[in-house]
Amino acid sequence: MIDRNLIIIPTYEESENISDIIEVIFSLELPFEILIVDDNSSDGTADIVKMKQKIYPKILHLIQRPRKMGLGTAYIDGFKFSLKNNYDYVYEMDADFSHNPEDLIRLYIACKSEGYDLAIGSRYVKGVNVVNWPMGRVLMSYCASVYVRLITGMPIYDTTAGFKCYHKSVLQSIDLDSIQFLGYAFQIEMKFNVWKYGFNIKEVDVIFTDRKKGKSKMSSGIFKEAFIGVLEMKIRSLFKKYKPPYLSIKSDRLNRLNTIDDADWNEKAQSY
Ligand SMILES: Nc1nc2c(ncn2[C@@H]2O[C@H](COP(=O)(O)OP(=O)(O)OP(=O)(O)O)[C@@H](O)[C@H]2O)c(=O)[nH]1
Ligand SMILES: [Mg+2]
Repeated sequence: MIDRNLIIIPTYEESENISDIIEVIFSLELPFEILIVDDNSSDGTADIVKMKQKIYPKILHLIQRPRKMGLGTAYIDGFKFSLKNNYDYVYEMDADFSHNPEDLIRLYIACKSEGYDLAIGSRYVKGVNVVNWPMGRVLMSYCASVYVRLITGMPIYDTTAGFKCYHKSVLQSIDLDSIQFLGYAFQIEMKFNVWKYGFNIKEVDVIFTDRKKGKSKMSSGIFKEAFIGVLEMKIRSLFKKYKPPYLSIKSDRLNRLNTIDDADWNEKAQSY
Protein backbone atom coordinates (compact mmCIF):
# COMPACT_ATOMS: atom_id res chain seq x y z
CA MET A 1 0.00 0.00 0.00
CA ILE A 2 1.30 3.46 -0.89
CA ASP A 3 1.63 5.88 2.05
CA ARG A 4 -0.65 8.87 2.15
CA ASN A 5 1.29 12.08 2.72
CA LEU A 6 -0.37 15.37 3.65
CA ILE A 7 1.46 18.69 3.69
CA ILE A 8 -0.25 21.34 5.80
CA ILE A 9 0.51 24.93 4.80
CA PRO A 10 -1.02 27.73 6.89
CA THR A 11 -1.40 30.92 4.89
CA TYR A 12 -2.00 34.54 5.64
CA GLU A 13 -1.57 36.98 2.73
CA GLU A 14 0.49 34.61 0.58
CA SER A 15 -0.96 35.34 -2.88
CA GLU A 16 2.52 35.91 -4.28
CA ASN A 17 3.76 32.46 -3.23
CA ILE A 18 0.81 30.12 -3.07
CA SER A 19 0.50 29.11 -6.69
CA ASP A 20 4.21 28.39 -7.11
CA ILE A 21 4.55 26.41 -3.89
CA ILE A 22 1.60 24.19 -4.85
CA GLU A 23 3.04 23.53 -8.31
CA VAL A 24 6.52 22.73 -7.03
CA ILE A 25 5.20 20.29 -4.42
CA PHE A 26 3.02 18.48 -6.95
CA SER A 27 6.03 18.13 -9.26
CA LEU A 28 8.01 16.15 -6.64
CA GLU A 29 8.65 12.43 -6.95
CA LEU A 30 6.38 11.45 -4.06
CA PRO A 31 2.58 11.62 -4.27
CA PHE A 32 1.98 14.45 -1.79
CA GLU A 33 -1.40 15.96 -1.02
CA ILE A 34 -1.67 19.54 0.25
CA LEU A 35 -3.98 21.17 2.78
CA ILE A 36 -3.98 24.97 2.83
CA VAL A 37 -5.37 26.56 6.01
CA ASP A 38 -6.12 30.17 5.09
CA ASP A 39 -7.17 32.83 7.59
CA ASN A 40 -9.35 34.98 5.35
CA SER A 41 -6.36 36.62 3.60
CA SER A 42 -7.47 39.87 1.99
CA ASP A 43 -5.11 39.39 -0.97
CA GLY A 44 -7.11 36.53 -2.52
CA THR A 45 -4.86 33.64 -1.43
CA ALA A 46 -7.89 31.34 -0.95
CA ASP A 47 -9.31 32.26 -4.37
CA ILE A 48 -6.06 31.18 -6.00
CA VAL A 49 -6.24 27.88 -4.10
CA LYS A 50 -9.83 27.36 -5.29
CA MET A 51 -8.75 27.87 -8.90
CA LYS A 52 -5.96 25.35 -8.42
CA GLN A 53 -8.45 22.88 -6.93
CA LYS A 54 -10.07 22.70 -10.36
CA ILE A 55 -6.78 21.31 -11.70
CA TYR A 56 -6.06 19.12 -8.63
CA PRO A 57 -9.53 18.30 -7.26
CA LYS A 58 -8.60 15.24 -5.18
CA ILE A 59 -5.18 16.21 -3.83
CA LEU A 60 -5.48 19.89 -2.99
CA HIS A 61 -7.59 20.70 0.07
CA LEU A 62 -8.58 24.01 1.64
CA ILE A 63 -9.82 25.03 5.07
CA GLN A 64 -10.99 28.64 5.23
CA ARG A 65 -11.17 30.32 8.60
CA PRO A 66 -12.97 33.58 9.29
CA ARG A 67 -10.02 35.67 10.51
CA LYS A 68 -6.34 35.60 11.46
CA MET A 69 -6.31 33.09 14.30
CA GLY A 70 -2.61 32.20 14.55
CA LEU A 71 -0.28 29.63 13.13
CA GLY A 72 -0.73 27.17 16.01
CA THR A 73 -4.49 26.83 15.71
CA ALA A 74 -4.17 26.58 11.91
CA TYR A 75 -1.96 23.52 12.36
CA ILE A 76 -4.25 22.00 14.99
CA ASP A 77 -7.16 22.27 12.54
CA GLY A 78 -4.94 20.73 9.88
CA PHE A 79 -3.89 17.86 12.17
CA LYS A 80 -7.52 17.08 12.95
CA PHE A 81 -8.28 16.98 9.22
CA SER A 82 -5.34 14.59 8.73
CA LEU A 83 -6.53 12.24 11.48
CA LYS A 84 -10.11 12.24 10.20
CA ASN A 85 -8.90 11.36 6.72
CA ASN A 86 -6.28 8.87 7.88
CA TYR A 87 -3.05 10.18 6.38
CA ASP A 88 0.11 8.26 7.30
CA TYR A 89 2.61 11.12 7.29
CA VAL A 90 1.74 14.71 8.04
CA TYR A 91 4.05 17.65 7.26
CA GLU A 92 4.28 21.25 8.45
CA MET A 93 5.62 23.76 5.97
CA ASP A 94 5.59 27.55 5.29
CA ALA A 95 4.20 28.95 2.05
CA ASP A 96 7.09 31.33 1.41
CA PHE A 97 9.80 28.96 0.07
CA SER A 98 11.92 29.35 3.20
CA HIS A 99 11.58 25.57 3.36
CA ASN A 100 12.95 23.86 0.27
CA PRO A 101 10.22 21.53 -1.07
CA GLU A 102 12.85 18.96 -2.11
CA ASP A 103 13.64 18.46 1.59
CA LEU A 104 10.13 17.06 2.13
CA ILE A 105 11.45 13.83 0.67
CA ARG A 106 14.38 13.78 3.10
CA LEU A 107 11.96 14.23 6.00
CA TYR A 108 9.83 11.37 4.64
CA ILE A 109 12.88 9.10 4.38
CA ALA A 110 13.84 9.84 8.01
CA CYS A 111 10.40 8.70 9.19
CA LYS A 112 9.69 5.97 6.70
CA SER A 113 13.04 4.30 6.12
CA GLU A 114 14.82 5.16 9.36
CA GLY A 115 11.74 4.70 11.56
CA TYR A 116 11.63 8.08 13.31
CA ASP A 117 8.28 9.35 14.55
CA LEU A 118 9.11 13.01 14.00
CA ALA A 119 11.63 14.44 11.54
CA ILE A 120 12.55 18.11 11.94
CA GLY A 121 14.07 20.18 9.13
CA SER A 122 16.74 21.78 11.28
CA ARG A 123 18.83 24.89 10.67
CA TYR A 124 21.24 24.34 13.51
CA VAL A 125 22.49 20.74 13.36
CA LYS A 126 25.60 21.64 11.42
CA GLY A 127 26.40 25.23 12.44
CA VAL A 128 23.87 27.80 11.22
CA ASN A 129 22.19 27.11 7.88
CA VAL A 130 20.24 30.29 7.24
CA VAL A 131 20.47 32.28 4.01
CA ASN A 132 19.60 35.98 3.62
CA TRP A 133 18.41 36.73 7.15
CA PRO A 134 19.92 39.85 8.73
CA MET A 135 22.50 38.95 11.37
CA GLY A 136 20.20 40.25 14.16
CA ARG A 137 17.45 37.83 13.22
CA VAL A 138 19.82 34.86 12.92
CA LEU A 139 21.19 35.64 16.38
CA MET A 140 17.72 36.05 17.86
CA SER A 141 16.51 32.77 16.41
CA TYR A 142 19.64 30.90 17.45
CA CYS A 143 19.57 32.33 20.98
CA ALA A 144 15.86 31.50 21.26
CA SER A 145 16.67 27.89 20.39
CA VAL A 146 19.43 27.75 23.01
CA TYR A 147 17.13 29.35 25.63
CA VAL A 148 14.37 26.83 24.94
CA ARG A 149 16.83 23.94 25.06
CA LEU A 150 18.16 25.10 28.43
CA ILE A 151 14.76 25.64 30.03
CA THR A 152 13.07 22.52 28.69
CA GLY A 153 16.00 20.11 28.51
CA MET A 154 14.89 18.94 25.07
CA PRO A 155 17.82 17.47 23.13
CA ILE A 156 16.87 19.40 19.99
CA TYR A 157 19.01 22.06 18.31
CA ASP A 158 16.34 23.87 16.29
CA THR A 159 13.54 24.06 18.83
CA THR A 160 11.52 26.65 16.92
CA ALA A 161 11.70 25.00 13.47
CA GLY A 162 8.44 24.85 11.53
CA PHE A 163 9.39 22.30 8.89
CA LYS A 164 8.49 18.80 10.03
CA CYS A 165 7.14 15.37 9.23
CA TYR A 166 5.06 13.50 11.83
CA HIS A 167 4.06 9.89 11.64
CA LYS A 168 0.32 9.74 12.34
CA SER A 169 0.90 7.83 15.60
CA VAL A 170 2.33 11.02 17.13
CA LEU A 171 -0.73 13.09 16.31
CA GLN A 172 -2.99 10.28 17.51
CA SER A 173 -1.22 10.21 20.90
CA ILE A 174 -0.99 13.89 21.74
CA ASP A 175 -4.08 15.61 23.09
CA LEU A 176 -4.28 18.31 20.43
CA ASP A 177 -6.84 20.30 22.40
CA SER A 178 -4.37 20.70 25.26
CA ILE A 179 -1.90 22.66 23.13
CA GLN A 180 -1.93 26.17 24.55
CA PHE A 181 0.10 28.39 22.26
CA LEU A 182 -1.69 30.08 19.40
CA GLY A 183 1.29 31.61 17.63
CA TYR A 184 4.80 30.53 16.75
CA ALA A 185 5.56 29.15 20.23
CA PHE A 186 3.25 26.35 19.16
CA GLN A 187 6.27 24.90 17.37
CA ILE A 188 8.14 24.62 20.66
CA GLU A 189 5.17 23.13 22.51
CA MET A 190 4.60 20.43 19.90
CA LYS A 191 8.24 19.32 19.99
CA PHE A 192 8.19 19.37 23.79
CA ASN A 193 5.14 17.10 23.84
CA VAL A 194 6.54 14.72 21.24
CA TRP A 195 9.74 14.41 23.26
CA LYS A 196 7.92 14.02 26.62
CA TYR A 197 5.75 11.25 25.18
CA GLY A 198 8.93 9.37 24.33
CA PHE A 199 8.76 9.40 20.55
CA ASN A 200 11.88 9.10 18.40
CA ILE A 201 12.97 12.41 16.90
CA LYS A 202 15.51 13.12 14.18
CA GLU A 203 16.85 16.49 13.07
CA VAL A 204 17.54 16.53 9.35
CA ASP A 205 19.87 19.37 8.36
CA VAL A 206 18.27 21.78 5.92
CA ILE A 207 19.10 25.19 4.53
CA PHE A 208 16.52 27.85 5.42
CA THR A 209 16.23 30.77 2.99
CA ASP A 210 14.50 34.06 3.79
CA ARG A 211 11.28 34.69 1.89
CA LYS A 212 11.70 36.50 -1.44
CA LYS A 213 8.04 37.45 -1.89
CA GLY A 214 5.29 38.57 0.46
CA LYS A 215 5.51 39.99 3.96
CA SER A 216 6.69 38.45 7.23
CA LYS A 217 4.12 38.02 9.98
CA MET A 218 6.73 38.07 12.76
CA SER A 219 6.15 40.53 15.61
CA SER A 220 7.57 41.28 19.04
CA GLY A 221 4.41 39.88 20.68
CA ILE A 222 5.38 36.49 19.31
CA PHE A 223 8.67 36.66 21.20
CA LYS A 224 6.97 37.70 24.43
CA GLU A 225 4.56 34.77 24.13
CA ALA A 226 7.47 32.41 23.65
CA PHE A 227 9.80 33.83 26.31
CA ILE A 228 7.41 33.67 29.27
CA GLY A 229 5.35 30.86 27.76
CA VAL A 230 8.24 28.41 27.67
CA LEU A 231 8.82 28.86 31.40
CA GLU A 232 5.12 28.34 32.10
CA MET A 233 5.06 25.29 29.85
CA LYS A 234 8.00 23.75 31.71
CA ILE A 235 6.34 24.35 35.10
CA ARG A 236 3.02 22.92 33.89
CA SER A 237 4.81 19.84 32.62
CA LEU A 238 6.03 19.02 36.12
CA PHE A 239 2.43 18.32 37.12
CA LYS A 240 1.42 16.42 33.99
CA LYS A 241 1.69 12.69 33.28
CA TYR A 242 2.95 11.80 29.83
CA LYS A 243 1.98 8.27 28.93
CA PRO A 244 4.61 6.62 26.75
CA PRO A 245 3.49 5.63 23.25
CA TYR A 246 1.16 2.68 23.35
CA LEU A 247 2.51 -0.76 22.49
CA SER A 248 0.44 -0.74 19.33
CA ILE A 249 2.39 2.28 18.20
CA LYS A 250 5.66 0.46 18.69
CA SER A 251 4.42 -2.42 16.57
CA ASP A 252 3.08 0.07 14.07
CA ARG A 253 6.62 1.49 13.84
CA LEU A 254 7.99 -1.97 13.04
CA ASN A 255 5.34 -2.53 10.40
CA ARG A 256 6.24 0.78 8.85
CA LEU A 257 9.86 -0.30 8.48
CA ASN A 258 8.95 -3.70 7.14
CA THR A 259 6.62 -2.62 4.38
CA ILE A 260 8.14 -1.95 1.03
CA ASP A 261 5.73 0.13 -0.98
CA ASP A 262 7.56 0.39 -4.19
CA ALA A 263 10.92 -1.12 -5.11
CA ASP A 264 11.63 1.73 -7.53
CA TRP A 265 11.11 4.25 -4.78
CA ASN A 266 13.57 2.49 -2.47
CA GLU A 267 16.21 2.83 -5.13
CA LYS A 268 15.39 6.49 -5.75
CA ALA A 269 15.49 7.23 -2.02
CA GLN A 270 19.22 6.50 -2.03
CA SER A 271 19.81 9.67 -4.05
CA TYR A 272 18.30 12.06 -1.47
N1 LIG B 1 -3.45 30.50 8.68
C1 LIG B 1 -2.49 31.28 9.20
N2 LIG B 1 -1.26 31.29 8.66
C2 LIG B 1 -0.32 32.10 9.20
C3 LIG B 1 -0.57 32.96 10.29
N3 LIG B 1 0.58 33.62 10.58
C4 LIG B 1 1.52 33.19 9.70
N4 LIG B 1 0.98 32.29 8.85
C5 LIG B 1 1.65 31.52 7.78
O1 LIG B 1 2.65 30.77 8.44
C6 LIG B 1 3.80 30.62 7.62
C7 LIG B 1 5.02 31.22 8.34
O2 LIG B 1 4.84 32.63 8.48
P1 LIG B 1 5.95 33.70 8.06
O3 LIG B 1 5.36 35.06 7.98
O4 LIG B 1 6.67 33.21 6.85
O5 LIG B 1 6.84 33.65 9.32
P2 LIG B 1 8.35 33.49 9.40
O6 LIG B 1 8.81 32.47 8.41
O7 LIG B 1 8.68 33.26 10.82
O8 LIG B 1 8.81 34.95 9.00
P3 LIG B 1 9.62 35.40 7.69
O9 LIG B 1 10.88 34.62 7.66
O10 LIG B 1 9.89 36.82 7.89
O11 LIG B 1 8.80 35.08 6.50
C8 LIG B 1 3.47 31.34 6.31
O12 LIG B 1 2.99 30.40 5.38
C9 LIG B 1 2.39 32.32 6.74
O13 LIG B 1 1.54 32.71 5.68
C10 LIG B 1 -1.89 32.94 10.85
O14 LIG B 1 -2.22 33.65 11.79
N5 LIG B 1 -2.79 32.10 10.27
MG1 LIG C 1 8.65 32.70 6.50
